[in-house]
Amino acid sequence: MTGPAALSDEDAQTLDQYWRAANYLAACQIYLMDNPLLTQPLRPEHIKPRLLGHWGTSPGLNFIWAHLNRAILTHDADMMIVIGPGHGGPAALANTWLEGSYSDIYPSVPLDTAGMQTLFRQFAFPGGVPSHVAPETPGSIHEGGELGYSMSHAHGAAFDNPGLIVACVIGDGEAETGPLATSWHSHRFLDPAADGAVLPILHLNGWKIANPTVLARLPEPELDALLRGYGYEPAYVTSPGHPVPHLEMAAALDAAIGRIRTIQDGARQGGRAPGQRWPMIVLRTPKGWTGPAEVDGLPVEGTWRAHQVPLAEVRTNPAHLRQLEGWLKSYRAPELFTAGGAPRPEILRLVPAGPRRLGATPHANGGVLLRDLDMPDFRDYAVPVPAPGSGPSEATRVLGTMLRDVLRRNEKERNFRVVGPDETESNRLNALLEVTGKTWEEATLPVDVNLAGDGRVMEILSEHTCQGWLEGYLLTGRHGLFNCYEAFIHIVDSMFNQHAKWLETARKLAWRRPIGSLNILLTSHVWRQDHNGFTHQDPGFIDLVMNKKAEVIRVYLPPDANTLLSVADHCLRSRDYVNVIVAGKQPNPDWLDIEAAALHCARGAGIWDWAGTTPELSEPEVVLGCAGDVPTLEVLAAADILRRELPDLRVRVVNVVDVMRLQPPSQHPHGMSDAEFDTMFTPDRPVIFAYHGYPWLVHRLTYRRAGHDNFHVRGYLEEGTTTTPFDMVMMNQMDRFHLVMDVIDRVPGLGLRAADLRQQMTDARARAKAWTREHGEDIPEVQNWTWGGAASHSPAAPPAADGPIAQ
Ligand SMILES: Cc1ncc(C[n+]2csc(CCOP(=O)(O)OP(=O)(O)O)c2C)c(N)n1
Repeated sequence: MTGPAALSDEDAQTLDQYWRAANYLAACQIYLMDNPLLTQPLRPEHIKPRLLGHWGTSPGLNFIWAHLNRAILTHDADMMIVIGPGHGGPAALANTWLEGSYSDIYPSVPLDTAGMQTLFRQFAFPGGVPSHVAPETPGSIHEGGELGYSMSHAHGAAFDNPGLIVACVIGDGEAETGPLATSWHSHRFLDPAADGAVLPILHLNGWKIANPTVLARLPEPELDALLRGYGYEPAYVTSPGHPVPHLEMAAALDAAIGRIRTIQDGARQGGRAPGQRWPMIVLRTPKGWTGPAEVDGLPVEGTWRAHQVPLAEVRTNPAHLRQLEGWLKSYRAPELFTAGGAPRPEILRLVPAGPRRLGATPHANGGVLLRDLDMPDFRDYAVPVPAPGSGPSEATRVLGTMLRDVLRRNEKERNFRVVGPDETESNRLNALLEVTGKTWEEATLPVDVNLAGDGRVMEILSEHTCQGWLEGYLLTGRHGLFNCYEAFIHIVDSMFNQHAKWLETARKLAWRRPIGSLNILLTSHVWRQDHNGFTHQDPGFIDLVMNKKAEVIRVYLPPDANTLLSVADHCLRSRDYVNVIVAGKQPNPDWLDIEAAALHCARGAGIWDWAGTTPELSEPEVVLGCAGDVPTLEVLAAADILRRELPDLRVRVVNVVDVMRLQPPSQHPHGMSDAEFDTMFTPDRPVIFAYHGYPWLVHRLTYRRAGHDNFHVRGYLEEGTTTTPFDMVMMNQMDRFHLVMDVIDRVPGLGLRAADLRQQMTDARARAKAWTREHGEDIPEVQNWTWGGAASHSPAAPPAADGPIAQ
């Protein structure tokens, strides 16, 4: 119990009526396809043949929604709601229909009897709407089907929205997930001066699908200590059943909003004080509140049995049908709805109007608020490339200078953030810190550097939280970039899946405006984990990404610094995609000057004629393909060997930046036509393709192409350890020497002619391996190799002492 009495009897009655109406609508969605106002005795044909949906959480959500409405009016507050237990779709639909935001978007579901019938019938019905809070649901940025992300999404929405309070309902089951557990820390990155606020409402209804929840069974002092340890000031609202705790909930909300404003006012008047305790509400309700107390002699209300459909046999079991009728009638619909099916005006007395309605807030349709980033000209950050192979440059460090100026130019708009799990500097995006700090609201020590209360680089060692923050930020109409080690992006595989699904669905809804793309920069990648090793070597995220619909995913493998600039510029301007960019941070040769880079990126894939040895108008005998910075380096080094040792061999080099170009246009909008593909890769010549990730992906993307059987792909073979860069590529047979052997083995008739060279390549691999074992670094001929420089292997050198390397 909290705060002073805040509610008149009349308001309490209105809230109760509204809540009853929402509960009625939620329950009916699960069961009814006809007879929406129960004007006729309930018969089996009024009942849906398949009973789907989740009742258990819905009455609690309805209670929260009713009270948020009142709080919005009382405090003239700009609020949005994030519903962690997104399976409570019936509640979100009931409330948005009641407040009219649903019919505003879907006029075919008006506020009358016909509209009510459609609302019920369409729920979880073929051709209708999903059972969960979904992109189709007005007012939502959070699907909630996969539990765990409510708090990170809510905070993402609150960042840089100083006037917004995000009410975040957390399921007590959801609270057991890893992502939710870590996201309690999010408020420690929330700047009370420049950000909005999140009001967590822990919905302690006691049960999951089939088990009690951990938090609901903690002794209250332990729960309290836990939440206080997380930095919150919890207020407890408990419903033993009746009377319904309207007074307590209203008082808790009033106190919480008051407390939020006190913290914010203090910070905004210059008094930022670390360690502020933000308010939260712990709402203890019976699961399936107001539903059947018992079914077939077993307790249901207040137990896990209320989770989904409390009465499952209503079509076939007359006793269940009568019980359902009694249950639905207990809400006394005629008191709540007119004979024409509209909600009675008196029950809507405490519902806000226009965009203040939770279902109508523009924040939940972020595209309407989205403003383009003010982008600098990426050409201004170019590294000079007087000739291919100059440099080297650290691609991500170069990108950092551009991102710095993106931050700078959008400082006033405050609509761009960079998130990452403690790696922004390790990933060499240091230039960002010239213009901003890393967000930090807790105490600081003299030894700390680059921390700032209003920092725009956000680092927490939780990939889940990084991803959730950025998703929430994007979904509410802003822009950003997630930088991450390549291997550990897998931690958010499932979150990526869910966000891509959201985008896939949202794109089909005309009223949902496009949002900023989710830009994921993967660096510290598989080939250059020099000081980490096997655990840090995994390029498989790309394979996962490729499973999603072509219209929402893009994968880019820029081979050098200037191509990375061009790709990043494109991604930051794009909408409604997940852009995955894989780029190295280690010194790497620069191949293209900025104009050539821009052209190459616009093509997505192209022939590098300067690297090949195919005179104009003659056909190549072999194509060397490459995608990714390290594969490109090895392919060019292989091409260099071939041009010296087999000067008559006609070699073509093709580089692929945009992996989707490999697919046919029927599979992806970026796909090359068969004609273009055949001219680039030939329909019948061997293609030795060095690819950044697992080789099979290139096969998957090209298997419909005429020349696919001639594709021979080298990539990551799941071999790795802490070793030198060249030893890494050798372990995976993607090194220059092996590529030359591949060429010799696959160009018809070349084997006999080039037997000597093949043997030299085997020897070179053995020698290079032995050198690393002896000297702890790569052999100088590899370390010092430059494009067009001195001979890249020494045929006369003796073979390695420790014998040949397995081919
Ligand atoms: C990550 C994840 N794991 C498992 C599930 C399956 N699931 C759906 S609802 C649910 C129980 C949720 O309990 P709680 O969060 O307390 O919600 P409520 O009781 O309010 O329905 C589970 C385990 C899921 N949706 N997401």
